[in-house]
Amino acid sequence: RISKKLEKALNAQVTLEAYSAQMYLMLACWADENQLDGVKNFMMKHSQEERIHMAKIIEYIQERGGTVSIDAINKPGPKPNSVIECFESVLNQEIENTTAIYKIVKMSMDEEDWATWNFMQWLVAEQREEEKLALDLLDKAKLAGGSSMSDTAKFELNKVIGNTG
Ligand code: OFO
Repeated sequence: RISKKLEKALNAQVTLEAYSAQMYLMLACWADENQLDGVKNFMMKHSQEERIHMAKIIEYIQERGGTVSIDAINKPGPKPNSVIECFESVLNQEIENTTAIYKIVKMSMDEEDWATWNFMQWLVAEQREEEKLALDLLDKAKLAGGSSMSDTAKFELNKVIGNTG
């Protein structure tokens, strides 16, 4: 059975994943308003992934005899002013997620709860991928010219990002 301390931290992580999902939805809508279809698709897909993270953590808490608490989530925003700002907020969000995840890993190690430690390794690996992807897309956005993007650059960026998972 998980400790009350880990239960609390994992529940907070559920809320953080839900918040991330909302943030990606907000960015998807912003991309749609700015004719960035590839970016929109990427954000919609990613929002879905955050919900998968959330669901997996919920299931894990239940499996270990803990109680899940579904809490309120903050409104994401403000909307970005450019594609660069958009991908900067993606990267910052992922870094925040990683930091929270590492804290739980440390907690589970201190408690010698190896089942939780082991479960968290999947999220550690996910975060490594997601941060790498966010950095990569931020670089691409910078190369494409950021806020002063031409239509051709927008088209190219959409194509590249639209093919990224
Ligand atoms: Fe994008 O990350 Fe969940 O954790």
